[in-house]
Amino acid sequence: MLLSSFVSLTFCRIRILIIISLCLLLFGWAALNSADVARYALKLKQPMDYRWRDTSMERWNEEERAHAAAEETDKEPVKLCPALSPLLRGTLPLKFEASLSLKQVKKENPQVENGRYQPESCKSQQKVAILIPHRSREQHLLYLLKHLHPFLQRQQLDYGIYVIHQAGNQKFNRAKLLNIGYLEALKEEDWDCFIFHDVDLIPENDFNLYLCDTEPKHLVVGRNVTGYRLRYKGYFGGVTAMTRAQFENVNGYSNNYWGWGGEDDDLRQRVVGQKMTVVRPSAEVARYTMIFHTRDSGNEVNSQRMKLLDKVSRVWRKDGLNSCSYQLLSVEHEQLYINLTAEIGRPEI
Ligand SMILES: [Mn+2]
Repeated sequence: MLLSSFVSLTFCRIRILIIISLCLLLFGWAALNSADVARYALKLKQPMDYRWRDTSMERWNEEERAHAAAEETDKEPVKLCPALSPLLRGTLPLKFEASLSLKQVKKENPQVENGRYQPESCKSQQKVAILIPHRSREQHLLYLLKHLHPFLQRQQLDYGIYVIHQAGNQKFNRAKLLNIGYLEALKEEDWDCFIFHDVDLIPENDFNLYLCDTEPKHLVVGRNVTGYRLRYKGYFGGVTAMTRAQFENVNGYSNNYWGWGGEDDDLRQRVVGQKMTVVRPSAEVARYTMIFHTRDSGNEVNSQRMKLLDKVSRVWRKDGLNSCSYQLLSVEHEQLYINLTAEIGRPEI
């Protein structure tokens, strides 16, 4: 009896031991398993982390490249502007407000600096210098600047505006001032095209492109004051466009036209004499508004002009760019234009 109770007690203890061991085993297995799961999760997480860092690096590289490209574009736009700017709007109403001030025009053109502008988005077809002979026409100049700057910007031109001021009270010499403007402008930039521009003519239609052509170009077909008809066959005054080669080819303008008239006909004779042809844009676009004015004192009609025109073919080689003598008094880089002032002498009589 005693033995049987001892045996059953021992069995009971063994059972309890087995149960406890099984429990321990179970716990151990569970613990091991959970560690595996954790390790596996970590394994998964690491490559994911790595992948994320990798793409972000790529993105960063891309951004860096785009930024560098943008900087490159800022320095030197590589894309050439289209032949016809998408910003052109045709005929726009011109305003001549009596209250207009230089301050206002400056404010309207914050992107113009030192008389210069170039488009941001593309490289202009040509570098264009606008040359405006001037004396005592401040109000006309103001209206011209107001309209010309936005007009040229809509044409996506890389341009500079030069105002050439004749010092003193001698008779006005438009042509000599234009020669001076040409010579001085080339000292600061390698201009492709020159626009010889009267101060009192405002272009009405921005499809009248201030670009040079394969032949010398006359841009004023019609003016409001003449019913928008060409003044006379062969008229080559007001606003003309010539490349550097074309202008050099004719030795520029004559320096000998003092007072009003003749110098533009002289230039046309030089052009024709060099077997070049004058081209013009269509009459619908080559339209100008002339600011009305009476004859300036110091710019009386040149009574010598017919005599001078008779000898163009004999004298053009030695009267022009190669004989233009003057004293440059100042060069001022204003916001809206470059102001050249020159002492140009007096008529030889
Ligand atoms: Mn005039």
